[in-house]
Amino acid sequence: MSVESRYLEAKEMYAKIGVDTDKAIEQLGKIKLSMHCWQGDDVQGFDSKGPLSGGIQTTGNYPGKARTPEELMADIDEALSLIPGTHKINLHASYAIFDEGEWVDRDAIEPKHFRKWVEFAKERGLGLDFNPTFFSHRLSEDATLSSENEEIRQFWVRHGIQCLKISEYFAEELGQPCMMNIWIPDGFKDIPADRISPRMRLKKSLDEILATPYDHSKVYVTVESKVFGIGVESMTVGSHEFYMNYAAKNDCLCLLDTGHYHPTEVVSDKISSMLCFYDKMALHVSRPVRWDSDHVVLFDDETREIAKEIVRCGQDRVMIGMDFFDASINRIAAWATGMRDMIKCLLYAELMPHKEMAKMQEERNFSKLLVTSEEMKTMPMGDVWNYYLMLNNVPENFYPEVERYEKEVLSKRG
Ligand code: RNT
Ligand code: ZN
Repeated sequence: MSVESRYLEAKEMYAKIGVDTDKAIEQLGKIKLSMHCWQGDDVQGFDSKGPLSGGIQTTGNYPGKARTPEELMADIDEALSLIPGTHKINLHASYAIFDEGEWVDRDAIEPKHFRKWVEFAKERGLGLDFNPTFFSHRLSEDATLSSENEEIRQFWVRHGIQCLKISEYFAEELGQPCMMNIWIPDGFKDIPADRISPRMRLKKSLDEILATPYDHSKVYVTVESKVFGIGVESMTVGSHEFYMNYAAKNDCLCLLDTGHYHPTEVVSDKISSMLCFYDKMALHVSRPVRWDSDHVVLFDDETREIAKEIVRCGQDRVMIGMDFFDASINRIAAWATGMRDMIKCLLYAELMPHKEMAKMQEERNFSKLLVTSEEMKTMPMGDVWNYYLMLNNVPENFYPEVERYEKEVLSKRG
């Protein structure tokens, strides 16, 4: 049976439960994921050869990681060819591309250092998002925006300001908004003697960065909290409460990373609460295994629950970024699996009769609601997925292509 006839059968089955599969596909096609460039090179970047720092960690040494802008771009192209839809690329400041012999420190980077990325995005119709890089740097060893050392604090404020300019440049060049996300690693390994001073300094630094005029309709500034990092287990300066309050009072947005909460907390339940108070919010979809381990995103219960919330609360209100970095497997396979699975979760959510199910809830008919939502799990979503892949010219079984690319390209890297 062809992909198309399977789709038509599935369409009929979904129609019986009040779901229009064509509409679901149309809605799915509008969703842009922000593809994190850093899965391609284990968060190394191009501006230094130093180790990854800041309490985050990649583990594994799978051969073939990208070492240059050209290699990273080629790998992104390869991964995108396996992922349906048109998306955005999420860059970190550490991915600045300097000319031969040129180098500037993080507080002096400019739009021109990202011109090649803009060309790359333009040629492919992609958007760009951005992140200042407050880690993997000699001045980030102790603290950044919350530093007690005024010179160091100022250095990072200047970095934030330069990044705002670069974000605005991205938005203008590409004709679509750029999200600029601030995450800092600052915190303490052991019980601190003073929590409020570092937090007040972080607040002041953010104020100083955001005092720079920028077009709020083009650049969405988000702040990303975290509960702990490696080496900063006892206290994180940029905690959830800190940033949620900061964003609410300062006209910026919150970014919730699925790996940044206590292990029994779920981000799926937080989305609706945030959207009662903010027009928009952002996510870093990751998969924490026992800690913020940044495993590849899967088609799992929590990711599906997140997708349902996105679809129900309004998909244009949630900016979806990916944030995983597994260095123990083929990095193209990692990207493609994580992004395809996020899209699959969104398709699953688009294929649910949300109105009818909400009505069951209002009628307090929880038995019917439970039965209905369990029945959804064995509906022929796979046939709709395969049809969507076909429409987007993307292979169903993508592993042979991963193997070909590994053999012909990745394995030749030293
Ligand atoms: C770290 C944060 C942050 C980084 C990236 C590289 O815990 O999740 O988002 O993963 O910015
Ligand atoms: Zn994150």
